Amino acid sequence: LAHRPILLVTRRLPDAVEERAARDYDAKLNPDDSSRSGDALVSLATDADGILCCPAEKLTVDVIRALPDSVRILATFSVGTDHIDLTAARERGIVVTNTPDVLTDATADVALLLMLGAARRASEGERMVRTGGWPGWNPTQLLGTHLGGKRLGIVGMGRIGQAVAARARAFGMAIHYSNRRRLPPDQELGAIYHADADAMLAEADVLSLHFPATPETRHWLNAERIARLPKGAVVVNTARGTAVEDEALIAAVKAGHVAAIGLDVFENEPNLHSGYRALDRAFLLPHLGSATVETRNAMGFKALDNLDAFFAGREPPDRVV
Ligand code: 8YV
Repeated sequence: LAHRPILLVTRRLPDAVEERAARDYDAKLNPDDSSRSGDALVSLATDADGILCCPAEKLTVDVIRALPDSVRILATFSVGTDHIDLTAARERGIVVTNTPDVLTDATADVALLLMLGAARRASEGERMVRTGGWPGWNPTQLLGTHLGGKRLGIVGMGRIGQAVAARARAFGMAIHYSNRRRLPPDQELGAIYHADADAMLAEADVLSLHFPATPETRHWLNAERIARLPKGAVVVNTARGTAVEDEALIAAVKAGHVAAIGLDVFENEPNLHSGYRALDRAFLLPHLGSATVETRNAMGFKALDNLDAFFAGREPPDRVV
């Protein structure tokens, strides 16, 4: 490029990330963190050479086709790329990068937080304390279930799934997993592999979802699969809300077949299915899997590392397309 690359940054990012973007790029920063989608995003991208975007912006086939020719790279501030039409990006010769690894531990921590929160009825307890409705300790109040001694079924044993397994082992859980391929022994670490995810469900006292959102995995956890879980199972999701058929999961909690759920992600965030809010046995978080200062800084730096490599003519380390 004959000029300093022009970088559109769609959302407010941690200060250190914005400072580095402004230092190294002709950066168009978002001053007020307004959500930028569709036509607004396209017009903001005028003259941009690259876009640092977030999953809150849907880069659909229409948006990608409408982007100016100057845009040659989309660096997303996420590991997930389901908000980007990768085929359309490929067709237009636009490079796409993501931010794996740096959010693995933070997200795995939240999966355990959800398991504990759901199994130990943390929301109900917190509500009781905050609303002044705590009648005092009693021996049968808010009894939950142990994680220890339970079988954890992990669907999708990638980086995050494996980090969840490591933590769950420390809680004394037996690890079962399903994945497209079986892991080598040094990664499997004694976890029990199920080539057929459906067959694993009957063994999953706790079920945790860790696969990417694709058309094939949409509503994967449906009524039929929920019915395979043992009665009293706990279900948690830190992946994408689209993995779950909301009506089916809500009905299973109401019926008591699923004892408790912990969700950090929802279909159509932030407009989650209203049925969730009415469930006592639901521990609900606002998509904060990667929300630590350390991780969000690292995600921003990783996105910039990829942009730096691209504009220096090198291969971006986390290239998806
Ligand atoms: C973020 C995520 O909260 O990386 C992902 O795919 O869902 C989370 O890390 C969010 O997407 C940040 O942009």
